[in-house]
Amino acid sequence: MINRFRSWIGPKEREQASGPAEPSADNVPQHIAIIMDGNGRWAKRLGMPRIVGHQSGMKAVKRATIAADELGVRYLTLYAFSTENWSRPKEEVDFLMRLPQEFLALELEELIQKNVQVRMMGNMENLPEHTLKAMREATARTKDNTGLVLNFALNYGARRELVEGIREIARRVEAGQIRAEDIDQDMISAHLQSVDMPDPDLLIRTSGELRISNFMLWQIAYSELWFTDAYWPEFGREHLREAVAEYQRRTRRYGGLK
Ligand code: V0D
Repeated sequence: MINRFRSWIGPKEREQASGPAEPSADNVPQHIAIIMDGNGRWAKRLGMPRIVGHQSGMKAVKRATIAADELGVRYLTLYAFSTENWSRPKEEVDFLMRLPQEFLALELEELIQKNVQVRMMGNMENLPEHTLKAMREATARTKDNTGLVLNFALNYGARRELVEGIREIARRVEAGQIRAEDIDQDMISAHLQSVDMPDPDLLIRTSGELRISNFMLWQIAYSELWFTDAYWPEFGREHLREAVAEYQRRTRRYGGLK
């Protein structure tokens, strides 16, 4: 039978014809958010303890940051620790809580040279003092940088963020400062921790899981979603470039309308 669809060209075929897709310099997503999944599984697959995966995951953070900066991305939000991660074994949580310090020691100098600004999002209440100290230092030492914003979501959960924001709005209603009718989408966005960032244009999740897992629920309403089977410690420049190229293929058809 004649294949009536033989002229159909999708991303796979296009790539075979012209090599790996290269992102174009225009229509670069302003804000990329990443769920960095699969660190423990990557390590286990190699017969190593899960913490080795977290350590390697930190290297992938640096690769992704440099690749994003090179593309001209303005904001990179990385989901480093969810409110659900507290249920992991204590040794693993303790190890994770040392990573901000280690990141500071190993990677911060280079990021400062690249004009990267480090920010945090999440609940800072139950974090150990040494973790908070490292995070405050990373934030303080980069606060005047004007390049890529590297935003760590740490002890973050989107529903909790929404609850906090909505409570704040309700207090303003109670105080008679606003009426219920004044509440709109912009007001809710302004009461979330991402207040001074645009919504993510592109959300990436690694390690083959196809879920959002309580990450930036409000902000990703219109984001393009991109999933890869690669474990987070395997993630590098080429994955980010492929995700951005795919983002550009998907959004190009809106040409000017978006
Ligand atoms: C482990 C993969 C960098 C995901 C990446 C405490 C899980 C490596 C940071 C970091 C983590 C956070 C704040 C900061 C500087 C660096 C980080 C955690 C986990 C959770 F100011 N990587 N990273 N924080 N992993």
